[in-house]
Amino acid sequence: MSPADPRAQASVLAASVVAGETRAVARALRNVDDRVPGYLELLKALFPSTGKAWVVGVTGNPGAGKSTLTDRLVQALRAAGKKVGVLCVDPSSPYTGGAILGDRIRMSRHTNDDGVFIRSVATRGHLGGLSRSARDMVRVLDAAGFDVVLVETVGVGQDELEITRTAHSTLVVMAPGLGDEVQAIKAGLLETADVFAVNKADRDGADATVRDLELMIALGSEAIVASGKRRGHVVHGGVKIDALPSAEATGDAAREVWTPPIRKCVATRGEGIADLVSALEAHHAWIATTDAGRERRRARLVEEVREALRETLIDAATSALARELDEAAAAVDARALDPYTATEQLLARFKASS
Ligand SMILES: Nc1nc2c(ncn2[C@@H]2O[C@H](COP(=O)(O)OP(=O)(O)OP(=O)(O)O)[C@@H](O)[C@H]2O)c(=O)[nH]1
Ligand SMILES: [Mg+2]
Repeated sequence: MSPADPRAQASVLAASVVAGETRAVARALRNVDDRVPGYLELLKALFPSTGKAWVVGVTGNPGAGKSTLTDRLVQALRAAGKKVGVLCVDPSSPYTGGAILGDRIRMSRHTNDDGVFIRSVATRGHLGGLSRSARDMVRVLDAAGFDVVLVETVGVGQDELEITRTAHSTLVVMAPGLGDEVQAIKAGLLETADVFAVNKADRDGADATVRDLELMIALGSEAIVASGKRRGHVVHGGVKIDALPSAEATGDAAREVWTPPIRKCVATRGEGIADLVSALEAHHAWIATTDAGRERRRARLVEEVREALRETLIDAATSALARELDEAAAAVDARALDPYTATEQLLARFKASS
């Protein structure tokens, strides 16, 4: 085995990551985020050591207090003896900008703690790159033995929803008086949330925000009942699960329904944090012990494989057919060929070439 053999190098690095060596973890995270050659070998070598960490997404509108709250969550989880990894994702700033720097400073009290690892995820130019990077970096921290990985994203756009899909439990942070409630409906956050935190409860309007959320959650469940289905489907965290027990089902079936709890807190003062952690842990238990929770984990892995396959196929096809693609585009532009036939022809060529 030559020292330049990427597989051999990857397995050496993987072993150090699994042993929890801080410098190896840092290097592995960088390699995965930058996708340096050999990073896939590394992820392959790490995969058997993953699957133990609890991944918690923290999302919500800018300024809601996500970083302050994440810092408090780290503190509480550390006090409970857990090793905690934190990934800060900011798709809105193309370079590691002010927001993430601010986040790092807000969490700087943990810099001397070996049981805490805080990193930012760089923005990738291509579609789905950010969520893939985040998911792969979560795997590195998982393999390194972090019990909990918190993934903080900024904003409530499509990228952020995509990233929360890689989490087991998603915490949506709201603040009173920002019109957050309305935003939540628009961005589909209601479906994404497993737990709501109404932060800045030291300000006016927190109770009103809680009531608005309760109402919206209740309306959401009623809408399912009103649809007349005995076994309704709700898109939860982007994955369809059986939301309502069938009329015949009894007992445990009720546990298959997860209604997001709402917790008020004041992150700056550390108030309400224990309650919030309990609510998140209850969701963790739900995911681990119910059929609906297990199905959700499974569906996400299936989705990941599909996504990776799609990406790989598109990369392979566009690089194998670069010239043909240009020619077909020109022919379609000249109305000499229709786009449907062009696609069929390109696919036939790709199949023949591979
Ligand atoms: N009054 C009050 N202010 C808070 C509370 N939590 C956070 N803040 C303040 O709100 C501001 C934003 O907090 P951050 O934690 O940076 O919010 P964020 O959601 O991470 O912000 P972005 O990452 O920029 O989206 C800061 O000035 C915090 O000090 C709270 O419970 N009460
Ligand atoms: Mg932040």
